[in-house]
Amino acid sequence: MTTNRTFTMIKPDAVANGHIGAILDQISKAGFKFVAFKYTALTPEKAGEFYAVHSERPFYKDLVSFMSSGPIVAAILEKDNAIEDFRKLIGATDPAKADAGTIRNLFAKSIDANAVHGSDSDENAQIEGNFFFSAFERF
Ligand code: IDP
Repeated sequence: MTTNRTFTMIKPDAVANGHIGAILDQISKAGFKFVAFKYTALTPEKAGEFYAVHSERPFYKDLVSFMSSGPIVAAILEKDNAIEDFRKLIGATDPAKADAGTIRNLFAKSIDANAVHGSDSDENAQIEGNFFFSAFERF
């Protein structure tokens, strides 16, 4: 399944630090189109559900607490080769290892507060987009 879509969140650290505009600008300049967009917040329950795949990992509790600590931006993006190109644009999970100029290199401070999320597969992009947006909110 190839959808040419990915799902992203601007995480609470990047929102709190005033980076929404700069991050959206980088995403647009990289050629991604916004097909769904919202400013929202996750409850601990919703954050736990979103990251359920990591529930056995040692960082899960902290991740859930961080992701429900403040507002986020959620968006579905469209572009050829969206998953791979967006993962390149955001850089490695650990900002210390992210290439220069990537969003995490520029805007993230640590591996847990790492500024942005990007789906890792077409299947997950669809699941994650559906988690945040109902059918009439997706274009
Ligand atoms: P990804 O967001 O780059 O796809 P994943 O391995 O799917 O990375 O992990 C999901 C999120 O969990 C990461 O973005 C990060 O916020 C957090 N995380 C991952 N590994 C660690 C860790 O070793 N310590 C703390 N938080 C982590």
